[in-house]
Amino acid sequence: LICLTYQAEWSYKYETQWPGVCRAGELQSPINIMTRSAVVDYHEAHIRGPLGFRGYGDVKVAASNNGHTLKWSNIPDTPAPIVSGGPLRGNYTFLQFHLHWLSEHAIDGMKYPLEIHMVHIKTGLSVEEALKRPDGLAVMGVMGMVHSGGNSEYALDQIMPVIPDLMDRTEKDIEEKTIDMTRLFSPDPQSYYTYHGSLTTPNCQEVVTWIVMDKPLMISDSQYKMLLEVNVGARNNYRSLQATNRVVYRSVASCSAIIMPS
Ligand code: 1SD
Ligand code: ZN
Repeated sequence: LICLTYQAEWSYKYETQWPGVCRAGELQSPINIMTRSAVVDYHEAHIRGPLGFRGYGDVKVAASNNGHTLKWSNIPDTPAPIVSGGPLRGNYTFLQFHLHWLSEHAIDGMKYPLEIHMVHIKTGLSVEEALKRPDGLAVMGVMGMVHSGGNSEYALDQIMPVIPDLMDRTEKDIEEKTIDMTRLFSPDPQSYYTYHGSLTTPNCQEVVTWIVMDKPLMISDSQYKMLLEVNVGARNNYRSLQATNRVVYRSVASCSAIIMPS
């Protein structure tokens, strides 16, 4: 008798078996962003202006390893940063940031060694509500590029010390800490690509306004090496590229000039 079993939990290895909209959806993420096809929505950009970042300098977070990623979550009942403007209608409150290595998005076919996702929820909604609305979440993606030069001020300095404690999967949050999240921002946070897509993990709900930063962060060789030592499961945690099927926009600030079609 040959017996079938089932998987208790999803895994990247069995991506083709992810449920429902993960397979059937047409607005899935991540995608390869073709920069030459990315257009400015001048009308929209004109209305909401640059991205506005409030409260990112001083964020109380708790780190954890959920077996799929390392994650730093905002501690409930402490002030949470808020992003607005750009492609967003209204405010979005920061929930958590986590890491993917390799990157999930590609830019002009190029994948980066790391992608940081800063997950935000439409202010005032519960997670359950947000997962049912096309505008429920906004995720900022920042690429990380390994840089072997002599720069001593690296973006990941604040989050590296806890990583050895996160090597093995643990459900409990460890080491609450106040960090300056602006250090994790792209060197030019007003230059980005934006499109409507999905969560990159099951159940892949198509509720995300993606804001993928154009300019990468620099991380050091030794920081990247340390990230490669994290336990399997929380590494190689990137979903394969999905069909683009849609227009990708770029921010006004990423253009040196704008040509209006006649
Ligand atoms: O993979 C994360 C997942 O862990 C969870 O944080 C979710 C937000 O509820 O977001 C996805 S992702 O699309 O930001 N990769
Ligand atoms: Zn992610």
